[in-house]
Amino acid sequence: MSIENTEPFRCGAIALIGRPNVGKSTLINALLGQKLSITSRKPQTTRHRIRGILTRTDTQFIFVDTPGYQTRHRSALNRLMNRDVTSALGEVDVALFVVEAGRFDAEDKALLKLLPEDRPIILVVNKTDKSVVEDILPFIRDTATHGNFAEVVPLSARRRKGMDVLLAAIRKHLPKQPAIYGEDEITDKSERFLASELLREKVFRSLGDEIPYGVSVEIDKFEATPKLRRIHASIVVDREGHKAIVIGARGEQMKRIATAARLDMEKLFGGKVHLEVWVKVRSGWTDDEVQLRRYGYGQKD
Ligand SMILES: Nc1nc2c(ncn2[C@@H]2O[C@H](COP(=O)(O)OP(=O)(O)OP(=O)(O)O)[C@@H](O)[C@H]2O)c(=O)[nH]1
Ligand SMILES: [Mg+2]
Repeated sequence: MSIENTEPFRCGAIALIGRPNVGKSTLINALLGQKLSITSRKPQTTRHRIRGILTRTDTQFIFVDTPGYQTRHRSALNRLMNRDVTSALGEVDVALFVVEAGRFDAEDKALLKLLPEDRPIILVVNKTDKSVVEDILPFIRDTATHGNFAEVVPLSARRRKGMDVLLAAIRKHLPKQPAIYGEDEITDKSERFLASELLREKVFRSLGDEIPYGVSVEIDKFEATPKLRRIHASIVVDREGHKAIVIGARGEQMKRIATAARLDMEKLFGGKVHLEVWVKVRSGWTDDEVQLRRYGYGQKD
């Protein structure tokens, strides 16, 4: 007698929600086993909602990475990013509420209040590698009392520890339905978008603490042939003085940024990339809704 696999297929969307810098994008990449969403040690790295799709034999997980929710600084950019988070919540089956081990404060509490009560919420305690077990256990016990969590999962996204436990915990709460995306699809975003993000990541990682928040990236040209992707991009800064800093002495910094971005693009796209990068100044764009929409902020998708 043969034993058949009677497990029904499940598929659903899972939002990653949390304060800036708790490790949401690192977690989505660890779950996917691929770098899709950009990360940096600076808060507010993610600015656009992005889906990452993981298809297994019995489940399709559609993860939705969101910008870190801002409860303090109120620029137009932050307002639009927050709107992105709340609208993501409207369309998911499960929410992962991500916190950092050892830190649960007023900002986390405020955000927890925004989460829907009619859908399962999984408390994810990330960065467990930074603390000792004796500290983590009471922290988890305490934090878990603040909400009605369907599951609680401690893990380390950076070390990729706890991923299978989290996937199993999520699966239980996904609806029984066939896959929405094709098996080979990994995201809803275009290569053009991914290219601009990878370049922005290098700018975020290379520059001091102030400048990145006034930086955006535009793709001026994206031509793809089977052999080569030819990409022209502009790094847009909001002050004249920042232009020289991005370029660096004798253009060395720019060269480093562009090379690192190109290598990541080649890895993600699986082919050769020719990348040219310019720097432009456009002041005040982070507080100008018209400019922000031009860069794709606050749009449905
Ligand atoms: N030690 C440790 N660091 C981590 C872990 N996960 C993420 N980080 C670090 O935390 C920082 C922020 O990570 P991101 O993934 O960009 O955080 P985020 O929540 O997406 O941030 P925003 O997009 O700004 O909201 C980076 O420096 C990561 O390397 C972890 O498990 N352990
Ligand atoms: Mg992020």
